[in-house]
Amino acid sequence: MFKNAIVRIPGSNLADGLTTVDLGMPRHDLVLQQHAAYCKALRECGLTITTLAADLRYPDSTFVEDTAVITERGAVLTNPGAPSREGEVAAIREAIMRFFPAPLFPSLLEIHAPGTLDGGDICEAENHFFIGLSHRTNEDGARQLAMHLASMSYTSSVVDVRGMTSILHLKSGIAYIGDNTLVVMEEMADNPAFRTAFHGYKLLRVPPEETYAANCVRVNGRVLVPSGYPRVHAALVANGFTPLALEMSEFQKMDGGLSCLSLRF
Ligand code: CIR
Repeated sequence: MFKNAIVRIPGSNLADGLTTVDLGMPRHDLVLQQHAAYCKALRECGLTITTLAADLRYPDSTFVEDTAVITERGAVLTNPGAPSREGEVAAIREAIMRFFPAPLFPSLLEIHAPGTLDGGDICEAENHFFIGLSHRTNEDGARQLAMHLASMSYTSSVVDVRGMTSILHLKSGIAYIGDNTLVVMEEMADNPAFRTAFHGYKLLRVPPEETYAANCVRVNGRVLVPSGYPRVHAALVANGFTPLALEMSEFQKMDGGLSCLSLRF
């Protein structure tokens, strides 16, 4: 069960952030509306939210997920792979560490250069973590995280998505939604390279035209899913999950998915 979430209000300069898609500029009024609806949904799922003020130094800083990997047993601060996002960790450190005081938790765990790692590449599936190697997360970052996770008695395995040009992070293409179930974009589910990694899980396959919805998030009894993806929505319902659809159009323009807008723990 999650109890808490940390979010950051999107800055008025979100459009200056990084993106690889050509969907137009986000509209700030809609950005704020969609962010507010997202926070409301998290509250409906029973979470208490810590809301951080917009930080105009970092246009991408509303995508807080990339700054940390948070588990029940401790938090690991990351070293984001995009140079423009490096300072985001220092900006959020205090807000995260308040929840992980010593001596209850291991002293501050961090990913250090030359390791880089974005939280969007880390998919937690109960006591196992999939660590995505991407254009943001490098081998050294993955190795450091695996070591930190092992120190907290978690297992991990590396999933190399560097060849998949259609996704930014591992979690742009998969989500673990509980009950031994992974939501997986078809391109990954069909790729023999990933077969061993996902062996033993029930796979809900996401058709190519709905790939964006592979980034969904289980929050207690619900699965948050972007609105406008009927096949994923129907597959969730058919498999006994309870989706909660959220409008995400403005964040999608900046390569952002549902998971990246919060740290949940
Ligand atoms: C970036 O390119 O870093 C941001 N514009 C989007 C980050 C999305 N983060 C995530 O999926 N975890």
